[in-house]
Amino acid sequence: MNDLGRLEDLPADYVAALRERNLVPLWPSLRGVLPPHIPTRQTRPTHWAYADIKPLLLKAGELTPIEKAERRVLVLANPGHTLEKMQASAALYLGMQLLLPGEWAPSHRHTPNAVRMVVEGEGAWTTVDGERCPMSRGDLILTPTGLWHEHGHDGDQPVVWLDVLDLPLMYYLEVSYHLNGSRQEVKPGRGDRAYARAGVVPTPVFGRSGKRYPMLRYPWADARAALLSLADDQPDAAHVQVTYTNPESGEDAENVLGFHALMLRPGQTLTLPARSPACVYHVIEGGAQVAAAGQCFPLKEADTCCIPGYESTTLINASASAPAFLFVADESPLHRKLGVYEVRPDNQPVMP
Ligand code: GTQ
Repeated sequence: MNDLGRLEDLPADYVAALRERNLVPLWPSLRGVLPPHIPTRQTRPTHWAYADIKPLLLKAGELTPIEKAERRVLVLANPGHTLEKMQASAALYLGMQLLLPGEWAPSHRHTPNAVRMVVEGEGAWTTVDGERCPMSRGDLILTPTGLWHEHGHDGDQPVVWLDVLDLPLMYYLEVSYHLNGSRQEVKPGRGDRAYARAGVVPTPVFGRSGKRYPMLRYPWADARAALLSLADDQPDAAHVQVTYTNPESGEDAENVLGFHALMLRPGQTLTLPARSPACVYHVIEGGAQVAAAGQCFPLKEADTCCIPGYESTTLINASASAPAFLFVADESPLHRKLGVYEVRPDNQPVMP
């Protein structure tokens, strides 16, 4: 079944005649584009240690003024895709962004969807669609497709956050572009206040937003409390995870990438089945080993790793006495919309 004809089996003048007319025979490449049982993945399991990133990011702060960078970011690039492509996986882009006290990253908007996961520092803010979102460690802030956003910093220490975008997908689709704007006027009202508790949303008569993205900031204190409460309520549950959703529709917070927070109980080892989406783990609190595809990464606080799709993954809490908290980003909304989302409990194909 694998002995299909090769390109070398064809007469050279025939292949040349095809090429001149922009034609290609399928059969020599058929198994390449449709491999048996499991897709070919360029994405390699990759670990980026914050201890490596931070000094180089601070150095970028000395080398390049914000006016020359617009966004001062070191991209977490997966070598499997080549570093030049600046992608963590097929659809995921990761970057560590630095903003120094008093700096301002000017307002723009673009077709790719973004989120920020705040890694360290206090006093920065991101204004999204006129809503000024304070940035504290562990907070998740959405900047969905098309919404104006700008970053500022009134604190006195450097602020660092992790950017997660669907830029590689948008670029591949040839739909990636941006528009520059001027400083936004901050409007009254904030989604993280209006939608402060799950299941209790503003009554429409008093002005449900009608916005596609009613909530732009998800404070870490709330996500953390939700995880602890869930773990308490379901003491036998192994997979203690919450998903960041749109509080009005209950759907994923953004269109393409999925965002979650996961808690490992003290001493816990959690094995997740192979699933089609590539997945990013970032430690908010504590430490964890992430083992997949023959690799094992010891993640410390603020470390990040990427695991390709279709790989079972084991997460081990580094502490026997304290929980560990991880931020998880994946391609699951995209895979579900495309109809290719797959879970493989026994590592066997379960084609949807
Ligand atoms: O902060 O708006 O890492 O536009 C890449 C592109 C961050 C941003 C990135 C961006 C931004």
